[in-house]
Amino acid sequence: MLEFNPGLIRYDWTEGEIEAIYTAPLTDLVFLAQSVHRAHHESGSVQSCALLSIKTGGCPEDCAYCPQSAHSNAGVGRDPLMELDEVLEAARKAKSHGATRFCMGAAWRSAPQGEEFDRVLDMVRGVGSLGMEVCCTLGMLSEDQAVALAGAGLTAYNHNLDTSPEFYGKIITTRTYQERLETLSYVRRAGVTVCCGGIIGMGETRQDRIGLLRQLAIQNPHPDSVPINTLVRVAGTPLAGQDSVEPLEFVRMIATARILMPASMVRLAAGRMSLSDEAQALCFLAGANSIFLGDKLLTTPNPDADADHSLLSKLGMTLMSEAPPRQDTRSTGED
Ligand code: SAM
Ligand code: DTB
Ligand code: SF4
Repeated sequence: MLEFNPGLIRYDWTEGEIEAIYTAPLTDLVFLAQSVHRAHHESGSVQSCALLSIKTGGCPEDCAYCPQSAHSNAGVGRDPLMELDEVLEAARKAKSHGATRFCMGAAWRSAPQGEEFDRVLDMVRGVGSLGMEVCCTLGMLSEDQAVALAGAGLTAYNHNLDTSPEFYGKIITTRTYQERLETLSYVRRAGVTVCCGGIIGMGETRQDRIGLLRQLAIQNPHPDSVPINTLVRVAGTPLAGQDSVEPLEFVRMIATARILMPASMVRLAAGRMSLSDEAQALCFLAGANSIFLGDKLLTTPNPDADADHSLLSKLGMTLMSEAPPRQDTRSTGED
């Protein structure tokens, strides 16, 4: 039986320890994840985040999972950076549907300089003034851009490590793991919270999943939010033919993330279209406390808001009416 102090936050996890957690009997794993969850979070409610693709398609990167890569034949159209008014309209609508966080995604290798970046800063200010948490994912940033986004009131920057350092090169060749870590360090230094997670189902081994979890859990502070995605297999991308992920593997991934990063928000991100209500319920039991609300992620489908409201009502759970208070994700030391 696994035993840990559920209140403790550590960032010195070893692969051996993580493997022992990940592979524990599911009953023990979920019990421990629930104990850790309850020591740090309210149970019974989840945060809802809305996603909007503000610049779509034609990305020069070769991420093998991504329908927006110019290297794929997924047939995603190319849309230039949206206008400020359209984005604010979408944010107001998301808020009226119960979202407390609004995340704007752009298919860029790195955030541009000049008018487009200034427009993004206006979007950040505008969404912030609606009283929502504001998140962006724009690709790599320079240190100055991270500081400018912080100045505009950005709450969080999403930049995923996606997989283990060892498997990464099989998925993306146009940028390195180290470059991802560098952007994350600029974001953290600028005082913006980090949203960082990954994808399962790309052909990686369990050891790669454990390697990813370790890379996330040795960051100090831990990422404030950790999106766990299951690959959405899009025709025309190199990974379209991957086997589907066993839902219980997703549950293990979420439970382990919850145990390693107790104070972080763990987001049940892409892939919910292929999960039953029961599997999603298990993910909540395993410590997921955030979802994307709305019928589209960036370019692929997501359950619609009505389906999610009815799922939560069946589970007797609610959407958080406000963004949760920020927890301290720094280490509390050793036992
Ligand atoms: N271009 C920026 C970047 O890569 O950081 C931001 C947008 S990118 C689409 C955001 C994240 O979406 C990726 O890091 C990846 O983890 C996730 N993603 C993209 N395509 C996906 C897919 N088919 N299935 C699951 N997650 C996906
Ligand atoms: C994250 O980890 N998942 C979201 C968000 N961060 C930006 C994106 C999922 C994208 C799924 C594929 C698509 O819809 O294009
Ligand atoms: Fe571009 Fe981001 Fe898609 Fe990679 S994941 S191809 S960087 S939009």
